[in-house]
Amino acid sequence: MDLREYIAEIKSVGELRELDGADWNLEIGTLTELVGEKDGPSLLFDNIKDYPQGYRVLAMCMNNAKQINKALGFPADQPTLDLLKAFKDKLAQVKPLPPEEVSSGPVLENIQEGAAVDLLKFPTPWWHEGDGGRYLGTGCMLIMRDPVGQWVNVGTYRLQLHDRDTLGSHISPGHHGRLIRENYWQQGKSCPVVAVFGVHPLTWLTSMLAYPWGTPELDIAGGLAGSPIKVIKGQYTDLPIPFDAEIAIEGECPPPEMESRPEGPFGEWPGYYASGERMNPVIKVKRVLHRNDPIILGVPPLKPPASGVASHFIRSASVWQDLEHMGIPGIKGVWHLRGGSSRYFTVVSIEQRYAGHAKQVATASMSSPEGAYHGRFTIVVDDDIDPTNEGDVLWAVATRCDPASDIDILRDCWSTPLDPTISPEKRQAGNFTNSRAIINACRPFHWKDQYPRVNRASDELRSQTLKKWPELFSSL
Ligand SMILES: Cc1cc2nc3c(=O)[nH]c(=O)nc-3n(C[C@H](O)[C@H](O)[C@H](O)COP(=O)(O)O)c2cc1C
Ligand SMILES: [Mn+2]
Repeated sequence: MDLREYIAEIKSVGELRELDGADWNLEIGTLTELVGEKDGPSLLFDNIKDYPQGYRVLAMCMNNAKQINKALGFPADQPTLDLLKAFKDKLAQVKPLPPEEVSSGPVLENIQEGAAVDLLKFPTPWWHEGDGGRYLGTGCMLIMRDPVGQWVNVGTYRLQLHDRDTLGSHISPGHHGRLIRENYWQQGKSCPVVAVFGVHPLTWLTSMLAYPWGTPELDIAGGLAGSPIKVIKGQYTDLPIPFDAEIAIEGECPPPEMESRPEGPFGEWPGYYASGERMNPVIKVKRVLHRNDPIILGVPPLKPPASGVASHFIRSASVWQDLEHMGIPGIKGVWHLRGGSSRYFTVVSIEQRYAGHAKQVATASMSSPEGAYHGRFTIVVDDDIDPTNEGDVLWAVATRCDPASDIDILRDCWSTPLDPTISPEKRQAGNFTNSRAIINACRPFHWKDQYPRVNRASDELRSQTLKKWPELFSSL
């Protein structure tokens, strides 16, 4: 299961467009934005300006329900809620399988070492007009081994192309790659790192999801795939490298006082260039491995409601399985309203069983592995509300939430320099925290049975009436 197989799969259901001759300098990025806004197909760029044929970019993956179905091996046309639930079950029931070490693989088809290392060989896009440079790492994975616990983390953290053997990185506070890096730096050592650009989306998925500290994501990826991820051992880093990756680098991340460079600005997922240009750590690249005719997987952030990967969908399934793992009863669904991308509006629908249930669900969701980082509004609704129906969610907020009594504020929560609401003063002080609101839009538990009756025909009356007037609805 490699990226090429996924490309063939989405092509077979009309979810791929192949484009020749686009410019890496803003044209690929702008086409990605224009198609991404329409939840459109993935774009495979070849014959990119200034680069040889075969050196390609796949922009976007799992960008809509059809593509997610293909990535997961489900039927392509499963409806939204069915897919969400099936996806949640797949995540919840996964049995981790450690990677299997092999001695060779397509990623070894081309090797650059020492003075031959040249990342400029790849057609790295300049994605957004306000970016401070070209970003090779968007749909990437960084692989690092924690020097304390000796487990291997995988995370998606953006990588700027500084020069032929230097990448710039931004990892938000609290993310595992950052904590691991700091564990090396505290010992006065550089942090060995592998970065991978282009694997099957199911493997990549585990890199963008938040698993608890100490969880080796490659084991989860193997579990999701149903067989171990095949890896070769990196000669320079000793780290696992997926044997069928399109491009991989081995390198090290020196302590920031040894080397840092201006990184950013970058068009970020909240829809702004909020973190600006800052001094950030670099990766010194020692080895580059790549397949013949390599494909960079590019997933540039797009202003919500677009995304480049249907992250609102993916994180909804992930928060849902987190709540299920906590054993909280009555969870009927989880969704992220798209205006807030995958984090700012978390909606949980519940069957209220006891007083305080709604508040428990809200605080659990906002503290769960997937829900803890950089949220803003957590909305709890009753189970007559389909959380994926944004109109119904807003109706519930409008008619079941009394602001004076049903909104709670938490302060000083886990946020990031990407948060556009953080003031210049707070940025200056390095205070990357935000506040959160819990919006209880459930009927009040202790008088829910007396809550005014909803003005909507019963399902029975509707279906009777529909049966009698079928022609009317076939044309609506
Ligand atoms: C396309 C994409 C780009 C991302 N870029 C970054 C990034 O630059 N820095 C960052 O800290 N997190 C980034 N993330 C979010 C992390 O990948 C995500 O929070 C993940 O849980 C991190 O792994 P970890 O929990 O092992 O730290 C990105 C996610 C996606 C989907
Ligand atoms: Mn992790």
